[in-house]
Amino acid sequence: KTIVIATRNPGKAREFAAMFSKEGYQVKTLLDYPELPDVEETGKTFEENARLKAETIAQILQQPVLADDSGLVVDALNGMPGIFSARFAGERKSDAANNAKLLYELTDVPDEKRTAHFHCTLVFAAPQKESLVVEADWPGRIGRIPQGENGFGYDPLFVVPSFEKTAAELTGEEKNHISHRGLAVKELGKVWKNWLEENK
Ligand code: ITT
Ligand code: NA
Repeated sequence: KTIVIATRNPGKAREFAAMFSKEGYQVKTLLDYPELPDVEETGKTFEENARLKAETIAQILQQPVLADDSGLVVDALNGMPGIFSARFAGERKSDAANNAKLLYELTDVPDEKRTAHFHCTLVFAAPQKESLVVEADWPGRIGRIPQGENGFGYDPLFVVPSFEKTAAELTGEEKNHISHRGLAVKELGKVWKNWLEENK
C-alpha cells in the first residue's frame, strides 16, 4: 500500500512516514517526484492551499493524493504568520530565520500574551471525486529561546503546556501523538472509510 503526499517539506514527510507506516502504508512525497511542478499557494486559507496542492498533483498523477497546509497562528500577531508560516522571513528562508523573526516580533509581548496554536488542514483528493477535508489545532505558547533539536519549523519555540517543553524537545512519537498533524491524521482515519464507500 502506497500513499502519495504532495509535500516537499522533509519535516512533514518524516512525520507522515512515521504515522502511515504504522498503518502499513509506504509514503511517497514530491521529494520522490522531482519532475513535478511546485504548486503555487495562491489561496487565502489553509483549506484553499491544501486543495490546490492535493488536487493539482492528483490531476497530474491521475491517482489519489494527500496534501497538508499548516502553520503557526500567534494571537498577539493577529493570527500571523498563519498561512504565511513557511515564508514569514521571506521566500526560501531557513527555519532559523523564521524563528528569529517570530522572536523579534514578540520582543515586547509578555509571557501570558504569547499564546498560539499550530493548525493543520489535510485534503485528500482523487481524480473526478469530491475531496475529503479534515483539520486540527494544537495549542501552546511561544517561548523566548529556541530549545530542542527534534522536529522542524517553529518547533524549537513552541512550548507544549502538557510537557512544559518545546515541540522540538519531544520525541517524534510524543509529537505525533498530540500535534495538529497527528490529530488531523487520526480524524482522516475516521472519515476515510466512509469516503471510500461513497466514492467507489
Ligand atoms: P509543502 O507546501 O511542500 O507541504 P511547506 O513547508 O511550504 O511545504 P506549508 O505551506 O503548509 O508547507 O507551510 C507550513 C509551515 O508551517 C512550515 O514550513 C513550518 O514553518 C510551519 N509548520 C507547520 N507544521 C509545523 C510543525 O509541526 N512544526 C513546526 N512548524 C510547523
Ligand atoms: Na508550501
